[in-house]
Amino acid sequence: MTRRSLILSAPLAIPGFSLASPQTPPAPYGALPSDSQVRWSQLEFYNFLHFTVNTFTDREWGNGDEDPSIFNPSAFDADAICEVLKAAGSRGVILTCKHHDGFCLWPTKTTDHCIRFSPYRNGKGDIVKELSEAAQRQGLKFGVYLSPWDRNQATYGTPRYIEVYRQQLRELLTGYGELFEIWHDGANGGSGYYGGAKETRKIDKAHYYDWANTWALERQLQPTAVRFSDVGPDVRWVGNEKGIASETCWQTFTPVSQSGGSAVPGDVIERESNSGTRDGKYWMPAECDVSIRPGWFWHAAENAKVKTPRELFDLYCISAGRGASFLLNVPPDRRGLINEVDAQSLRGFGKLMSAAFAVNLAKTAEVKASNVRGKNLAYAAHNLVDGNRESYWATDDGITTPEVTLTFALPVSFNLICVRENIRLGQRIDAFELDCWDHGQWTRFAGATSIGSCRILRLPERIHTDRIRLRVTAAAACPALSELSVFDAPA
Ligand code: FUL
Repeated sequence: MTRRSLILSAPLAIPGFSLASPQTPPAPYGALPSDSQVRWSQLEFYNFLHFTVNTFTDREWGNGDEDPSIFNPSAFDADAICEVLKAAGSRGVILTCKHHDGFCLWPTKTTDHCIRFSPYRNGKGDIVKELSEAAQRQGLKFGVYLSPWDRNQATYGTPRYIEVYRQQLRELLTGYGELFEIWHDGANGGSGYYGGAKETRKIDKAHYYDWANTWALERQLQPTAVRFSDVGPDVRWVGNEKGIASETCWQTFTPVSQSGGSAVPGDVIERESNSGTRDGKYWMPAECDVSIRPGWFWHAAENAKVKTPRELFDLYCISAGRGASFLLNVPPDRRGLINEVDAQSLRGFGKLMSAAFAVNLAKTAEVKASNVRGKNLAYAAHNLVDGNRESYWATDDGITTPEVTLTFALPVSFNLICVRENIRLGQRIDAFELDCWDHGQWTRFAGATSIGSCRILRLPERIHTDRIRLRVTAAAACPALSELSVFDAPA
């Protein structure tokens, strides 16, 4: 280390505070996230791509009897797709490698109902490879969706199919680099082609898939990927396909089936998935999957029904802004490109996001807390405005309702507040209130319950003030807050 960097890194001396005091960090509270879950929480916005034979048959659920030759995108361009997603601010992409129709977008050895029998690149194509490589080039994480329900497979419903499903997973999990998420759909509709049997097959959701062993296999093959399903084990479904997390949305969850027993994919109480469980048994944050169009697949008839940038921004605030993630589906069209209408909306959304979060006004404020753990600079209130999610403000044990004040040299105008807990120490805060200094007194302007990795509060009107106060009004353990940011988003 040079002398110059030594000087620069020397701690500031603040009267009454010490750097040296041997203050231990707060003891973690409740269920805790794994490192992969912490990394996943920082993604907040990423995309789904629903693309398969349905794109060409104009259906939402293919029966499994499609001729593979119908899958023939005329201008598939994985880089162009990723560029559009990137411009929207996306951090990852999950591809439907196989939807319920059973058609595989990669040259699997497990079935002929796949891209090997499609004219696309003369049967030598591999959409999973092209997309995973383009994602990597553009700094997007890559994930896979592999439908458990397979309406093409003759063996569906027998133990043999579980071997096929696991073999397909092995191919996907070993052939396409590091994955960030593996997606398990809970849908199991019944009827299908099933190798020509053309019948309805019902499976026992609780036992047929033997999920415990499939998830163990996935952990072994992709140790850092999060596994999504109605019941996690790492990320849970939010209980609706509208992109909306509950106003109170805990990142911990104890899944229960509709009959009160152990929950499995396809059998959960959706209302509870939406809010999570305070003090739940597992760290299992919610993911909000929603399509930019009415359907999951591209249909020409829906080109005029694409959500606007404003609608996408609203959804972001009530998904990612409630401690869940925003998984926005954008289906490629028959060319294999993001349709111009969707692309335009995504670009508009990206611009809105950049404008809204461009300047964190809190960075210019003087920050003072009613209590700082051990009066130790390591836990100082200034950590709230340093833009670093790892540093945090914490209080002494037993101090569960502290407050912190931001004082500005000149009054600021704002309409959006973002708060984050240090989730490595668990979900500790139950409720908080926000006040502003108004005509010589504190006036409450907002408040909320669960925080977790992110809570966004949007205000109906801009507030103009030189002081903002956050009061923790209920917490299960001394708070550990990592960020308090203040923004003036475009109206
Ligand atoms: C559902 C499926 O049935 C839809 O087709 C879509 O894939 C959606 C994300 O999940 O359960």
